[in-house]
Amino acid sequence: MPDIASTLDSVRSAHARLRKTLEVVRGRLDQPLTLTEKLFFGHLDDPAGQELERGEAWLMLRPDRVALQDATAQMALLQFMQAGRPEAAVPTTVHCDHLLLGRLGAEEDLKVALAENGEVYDFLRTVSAKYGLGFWKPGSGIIHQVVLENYAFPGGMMVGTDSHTPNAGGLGMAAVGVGGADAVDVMAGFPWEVLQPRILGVKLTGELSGWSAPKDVILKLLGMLTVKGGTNRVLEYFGDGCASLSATGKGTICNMGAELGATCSVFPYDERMARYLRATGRQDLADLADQNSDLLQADAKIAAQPDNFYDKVVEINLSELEPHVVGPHTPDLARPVSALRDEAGKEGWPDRISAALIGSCTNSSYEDLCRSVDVGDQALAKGATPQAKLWVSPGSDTVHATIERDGLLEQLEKVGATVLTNSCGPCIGQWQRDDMEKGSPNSIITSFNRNFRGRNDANPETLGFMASPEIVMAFAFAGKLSFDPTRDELTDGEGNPFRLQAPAPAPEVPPNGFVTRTQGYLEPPVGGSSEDIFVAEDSERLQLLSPFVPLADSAYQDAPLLLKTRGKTTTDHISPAGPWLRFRGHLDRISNNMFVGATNAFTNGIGTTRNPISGEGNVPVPEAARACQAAGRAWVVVGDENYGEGSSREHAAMCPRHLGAAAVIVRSFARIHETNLKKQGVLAFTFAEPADWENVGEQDAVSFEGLDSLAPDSNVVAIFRHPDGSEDRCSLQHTLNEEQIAWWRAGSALNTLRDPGSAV
Ligand code: MIC
Ligand code: SF4
Repeated sequence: MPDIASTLDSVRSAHARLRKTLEVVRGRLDQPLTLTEKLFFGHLDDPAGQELERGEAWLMLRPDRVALQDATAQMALLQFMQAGRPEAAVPTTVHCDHLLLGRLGAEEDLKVALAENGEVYDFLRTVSAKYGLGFWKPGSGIIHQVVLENYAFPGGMMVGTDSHTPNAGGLGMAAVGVGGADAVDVMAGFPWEVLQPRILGVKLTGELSGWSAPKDVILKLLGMLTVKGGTNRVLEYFGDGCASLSATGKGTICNMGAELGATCSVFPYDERMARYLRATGRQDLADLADQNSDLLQADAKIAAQPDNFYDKVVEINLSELEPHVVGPHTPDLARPVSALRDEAGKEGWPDRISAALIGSCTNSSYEDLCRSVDVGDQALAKGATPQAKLWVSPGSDTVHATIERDGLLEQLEKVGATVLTNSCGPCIGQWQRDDMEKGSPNSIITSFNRNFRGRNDANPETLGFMASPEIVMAFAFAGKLSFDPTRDELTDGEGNPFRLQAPAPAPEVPPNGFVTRTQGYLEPPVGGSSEDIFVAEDSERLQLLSPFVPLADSAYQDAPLLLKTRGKTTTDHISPAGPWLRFRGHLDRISNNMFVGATNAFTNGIGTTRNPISGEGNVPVPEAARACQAAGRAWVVVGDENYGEGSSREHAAMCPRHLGAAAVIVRSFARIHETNLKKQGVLAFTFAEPADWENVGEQDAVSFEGLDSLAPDSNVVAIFRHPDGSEDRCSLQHTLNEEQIAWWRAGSALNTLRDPGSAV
């Protein structure tokens, strides 16, 4: 069984492998290497033979680690159990963080979660023990914060079944969010495949000051590049400004590269990372990184002529960066906080802020909480009272224990904050708000990374805005969107106006060290465990999987259109979370949420469509899909731009597969979701001419030409037959390589893993 910890020995050999592999690559490419190339090429499975071409080649890589979180681990581990391997081939950890409901506060909520989710936690714990995975119990922290504190290391590569896995870029790791089936490949000892990313260089100059925070770097970038701007790209940060940011600040920036759709984001190794490694008990890894620092940053020539080596370069002067607020409903609707009042007024957004929430994997570090407490303390000292209900979720048990020792927890409670468990909580819709009727329009502000409609409190009328934790704290006291903390005044206890000062620079690591808490961790027993893995026949929460059977050729002829979506179709719309999280381990049950958040392009109805078999309109999409399935018909979905944006949850691909999807045709895909569809054996196509989306009609039947000769870059045509007998022929594009075509032919990638003979 591999060591779960990132020990000095394991990291030393990872660095040695990086060096050796890069020598082979340098022998082939006579050019300076970017940091991204060092990290990706240094993990190549076959450095001598691998085809290399940015944006074109499929890289076969050997990541050092895997991390899974409870909501995605269930499906990932159910698949891993089918792969027939005795134990995980690389160090793997499971983190229980998504299923905890935030309501009353940490202590009470944890008890409820243990009682509610006991069956799932037992499943994850026993599977972990059997297959040699490290298991982090509920309450121990959010996956990405725990990984940063314990496992991330400069020069490493990991995959995680969560889109914000890139958070570990804060420690110089190439960390990529993937679907469970990808993670299963790595755990089963196979290389992991990813499109060789293009590289977007982000030059940081200057230094943050005043109210500006690392969060503002990424919020600004989101405004510049949009939610599609990072697709199949790595964001590589460089320039003097990098060293002015703490490791956790860098983590915030890398974390939210996921909102740009980026494969991951990386920062060069520096003293700030070393400081964080030392503060978290990893002095030896900091020393090692110092010795190998040439591997952990781009070659010197790159910074001198960045335009020659990056596919695109953007620059941000940190000294001029204003604090930003983004939202509602999308993270790329960005503006400086000074411009919010006017925009909110013009748009008619509810001015009153009903809740302010601090936390999530993006912003729940010690430094983040210090800066927000600073703001809260200033306001309290003036006798001001918060005007919005405040909720705080610390990132980990270690952060929680440390803020408790340092008096910050007490300060948060004085501000009236409800301190929730160390978990995702409201960020993933695990938030029981008892103060707001569903359907009531209201505004909330959070330090989170996601603000899709309906995400936090399942109320589609809630407008979610996002900012740095200190700005969120300031807004909690203002209680209204029409407020600029950098200029406007609040009212003190005597009714006099006062202005908040920008928070003082916070210690990036606690001056008295972290109170390290690892009580929530269970190391797997050496040699595996004999404890049974229990999945009850009639369980509501878990269901063993059966292999997907390949569809017959006839399924791709005259397949009814199940749904055409308009606008944002994120994974939160395809497979919502919140209350549905409880069925993440039960494929059939969770399929009842399929597309219930998606907008029907013909009717604008949410989650409804026409039943193609009976012709009845406005039925829930899962019901229509099941009707097709009962009639023996596979179906097709047509989607819009950046389809599948957001989460790594493979339920958004597995549920359609389970209910009979033959193909999904869109204007463009988000990376993880496109891969997830391929893995599960659903054909993923884009319109060669995006305008063809317009030609798809509600009662169309879709036939495909070119599937019998499907090959990389081959032509496929979709024929949309309309009810009046007329047709539209649309040329389709796909990114399937030979191996991925074999997955489709086998019914799923897992089928080829189980029976390697069927892979090419
Ligand atoms: C999210 O932030 O949307 C999640 C919940 O963490 C997801 C994973 C999931 O759906 O379980 C993600 O980001 O990948
Ligand atoms: Fe959890 Fe939210 Fe981070 Fe997703 S984005 S891992 S739900 S804290």
